[in-house]
Amino acid sequence: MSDMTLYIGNKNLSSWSLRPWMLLKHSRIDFREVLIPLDKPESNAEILRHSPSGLVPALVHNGQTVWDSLGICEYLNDLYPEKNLWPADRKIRAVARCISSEMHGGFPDLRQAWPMNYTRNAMSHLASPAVSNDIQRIIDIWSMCRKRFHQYGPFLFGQFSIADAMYAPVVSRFRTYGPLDLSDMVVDYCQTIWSLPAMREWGEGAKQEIMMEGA
Ligand SMILES: N[C@@H](CCC(=O)N[C@@H](CS)C(=O)NCC(=O)O)C(=O)O
Repeated sequence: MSDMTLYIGNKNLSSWSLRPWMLLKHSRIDFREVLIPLDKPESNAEILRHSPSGLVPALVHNGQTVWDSLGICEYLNDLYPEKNLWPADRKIRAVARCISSEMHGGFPDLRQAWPMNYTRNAMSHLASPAVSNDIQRIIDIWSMCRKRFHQYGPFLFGQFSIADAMYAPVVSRFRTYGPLDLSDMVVDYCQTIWSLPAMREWGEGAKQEIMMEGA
């Protein structure tokens, strides 16, 4: 039995939960997940029992609580150095950390206007100028990474890293609110992420959640 528990929100909606969850799954790290539905009167009290910020995700490992998606990813990187969760090269790792922080602290317009809705697709939602700016910046980041690292593999830095986990919910949002006019390179990257077994498993969970809500 794993001594690691990840507390998450609804799979259809909780983009922050998806990030460390997919990192754990994709990296084949054994963990137990506990889903706390976010829209219930008791949600806040229940989350606060496990996460001091009152937000999910939160990871509890051997009695240590780690909250905040990026904080959890960094903790996992410390715990499993052999998994190479960040790129090995220091300068490239710095870029990976910068774009991950940019995702973590930025793109408020995109996040607000296009919330993750994992099971929906092709809703053709018009992007405001502010949302378009966020989208363009993300496309620029992905294109810069793919151009520079494509020869090492299909992910942002060639091999899968925390940066891919941080941007995974954006791939879902582009699917939900698109179609967008994207270059082949960006489409390929989105397809790489969307077809990962970890993403498919999350999607199955999200579908089941929706079915249970409708039952
Ligand atoms: N900066 C935090 C943001 C976490 C966050 O906003 N989580 C949302 C769900 S995606 C939450 O817990 N909301 C509480 C609620 O809706 O009751 C992180 O990176 O983990």
